[in-house]
Amino acid sequence: MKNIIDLRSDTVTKPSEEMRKTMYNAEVGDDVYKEDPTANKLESYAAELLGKEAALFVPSGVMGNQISLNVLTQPSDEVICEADAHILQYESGSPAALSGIQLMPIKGERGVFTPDQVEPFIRPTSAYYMARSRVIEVENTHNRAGGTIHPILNIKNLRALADKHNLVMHLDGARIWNASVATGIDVANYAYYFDSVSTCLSKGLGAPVGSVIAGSKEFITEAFRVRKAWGGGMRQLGIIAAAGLFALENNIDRLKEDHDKAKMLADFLIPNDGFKIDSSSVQTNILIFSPVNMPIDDFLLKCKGKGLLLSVGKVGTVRAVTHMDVSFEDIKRAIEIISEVIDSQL
Ligand code: TLP
Repeated sequence: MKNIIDLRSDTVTKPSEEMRKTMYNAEVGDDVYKEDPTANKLESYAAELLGKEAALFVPSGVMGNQISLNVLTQPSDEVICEADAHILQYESGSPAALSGIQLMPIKGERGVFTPDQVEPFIRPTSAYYMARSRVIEVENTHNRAGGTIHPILNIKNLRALADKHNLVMHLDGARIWNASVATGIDVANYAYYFDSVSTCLSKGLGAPVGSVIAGSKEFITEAFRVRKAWGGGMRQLGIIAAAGLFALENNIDRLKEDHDKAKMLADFLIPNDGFKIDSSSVQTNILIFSPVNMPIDDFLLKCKGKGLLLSVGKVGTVRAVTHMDVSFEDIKRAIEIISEVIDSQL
């Protein structure tokens, strides 16, 4: 059988043998009664890593973001986010549907907006006929911008702005682990500036399912209630929580390898006239690029025919995401496939 190289997302990773054994042996209880020892252990370990009082396992990154936003807001509130934010582009309109809130998108650069760009969009409290600004949301790393890192100094300045206007801050840290490994800045240092943080276990960290949200005890108590209300109460959760715990204990440092693989692919794409790619967006494990002389759909189909799976990034772009289930050899082969596809066009 042909070896398929799957660079569509880091979500495609499958649990390793060791991870599966840990899942098999997990001690379990009923998590709706908060009696699952493995889930409890995962939550306290995640809270410790993120430097927050408490944490909660949730089934997905979307649920993590949406529960967080629900807890932080009231209907008619507004959440300021970057124009390409996942909560705006890929979460099915859930802020409106689930929480009755609206999003105020602000165009940033490589996923980063500055306090100067944000401040004019904060609504005056006297304007009772406007939505009420309530949250500033930051995505780090930023998916649609190409896995770009939000500089911590800018986050600190956004926090000062939020405090000035009595707003709260949410971090979509689905890939905060990648930002931390790339910069050497502790995840807790990033999380420090936020009232709520959502992080994913099932992307580069390789767990089959799950995310963790973290914040104050009060925030998590309320999040626990909302998770149940939305049908997310899980019973013997330890079976999957064990995978998440294994991921946090074993798979963070190895993300560097994924960044090196992305860099290897970028080193081929950047000097190649056949592609457009913003070299300064190459920072972690996501590459966004476009073939110059070939429609995206043709390019994706031809690559697929040769055993390389890629996905669509933001309109008109291709996305490649590196992860633990592709080797450096696979990246070499991916480069050959991409060259063959582009050369076939000449
Ligand atoms: N992103 C997925 C797709 O939805 C695009 C991917 O393949 O990258 N925040 C960010 C920044 C994300 O990239 C994602 C997933 C989520 C939240 C949602 O996580 P899940 O898929 O677990 O709900």
